[in-house]
Amino acid sequence: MSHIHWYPGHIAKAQKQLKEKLNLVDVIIELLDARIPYSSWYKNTAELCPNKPRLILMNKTDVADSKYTKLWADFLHKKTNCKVIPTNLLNKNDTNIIISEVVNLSKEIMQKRTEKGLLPRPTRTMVIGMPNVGKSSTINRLVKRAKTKTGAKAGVTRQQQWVRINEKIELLDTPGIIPTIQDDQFQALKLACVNSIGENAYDSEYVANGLIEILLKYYNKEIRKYYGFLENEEINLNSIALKKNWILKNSIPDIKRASLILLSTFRDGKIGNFTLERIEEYDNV
Ligand SMILES: Nc1nc2c(ncn2[C@@H]2O[C@H](COP(=O)(O)OP(=O)(O)OP(=O)(O)O)[C@@H](O)[C@H]2O)c(=O)[nH]1
Ligand SMILES: [Mg+2]
Repeated sequence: MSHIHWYPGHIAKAQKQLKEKLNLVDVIIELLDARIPYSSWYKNTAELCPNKPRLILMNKTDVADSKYTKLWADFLHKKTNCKVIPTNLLNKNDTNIIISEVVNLSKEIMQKRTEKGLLPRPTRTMVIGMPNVGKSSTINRLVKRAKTKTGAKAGVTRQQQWVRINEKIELLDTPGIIPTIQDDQFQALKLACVNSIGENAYDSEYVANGLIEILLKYYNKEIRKYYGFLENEEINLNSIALKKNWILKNSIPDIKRASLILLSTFRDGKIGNFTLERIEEYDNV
């Protein structure tokens, strides 16, 4: 039985919409979650828009393990041949880097336009990524720099709104949602851990159990310290509930509560800054 559910109809529609949007732009800003670089990486982007320059942002570095962020950035660069920058969008300064990289990446396209005798125009860009990776935050940060909001553009598309970020860049003001297409349950579990899958699609107890397993593998010391477990004590939802004194009326440990709180404390980076994936697991892709 599959524990995390997919909706094939939605996926087909999302993929079509994404492709239509990708066709409108010169440079793509692609967001990943630095805590699960592999599972939040959409392997089909290059296929959907061959030869389009992409800037990959590994976002939420403030809640990821910095040692692995660096290693994953190098890995992703090697695999995609794209510029990869780790970002923390809660930090305003990272916006300038994004703007200058987009300009850099569009230079060749703009030069080709000039050679063809086409009129110069700003580089068109858009943000894509899986749910909750920080697409709206990126757009908001970039738009804050914008002086004017341009209207819908005839000839490009009637529905899409473009925002002029500066004299060189225009941004599509709605993101491209990457359909979470994988039917790989382990990948789905990690997406659920970082809140990239709607709550209705999974059982929180199942996901929390999976998260515990990963944390015990990579951050054993840290999780023990956080909850106050000794080295020989078993860590599971039951023991966490008992430790925290989350007990139901009939003296049964409140597993549901332990699951939900574990997930939210992990997502907020309160237990520690953790990366759930290691390159060795995926080196052969
Ligand atoms: N810790 C941390 N949180 C971030 C960062 N960037 C965004 N967030 C938070 O992550 C949550 C989701 O960010 P959004 O920008 O709404 O993400 P989104 O991709 O637009 O999400 P959907 O529209 O639901 O697909 C928000 O609570 C943001 O404040 C970051 O770099 N670090
Ligand atoms: Mg959004």
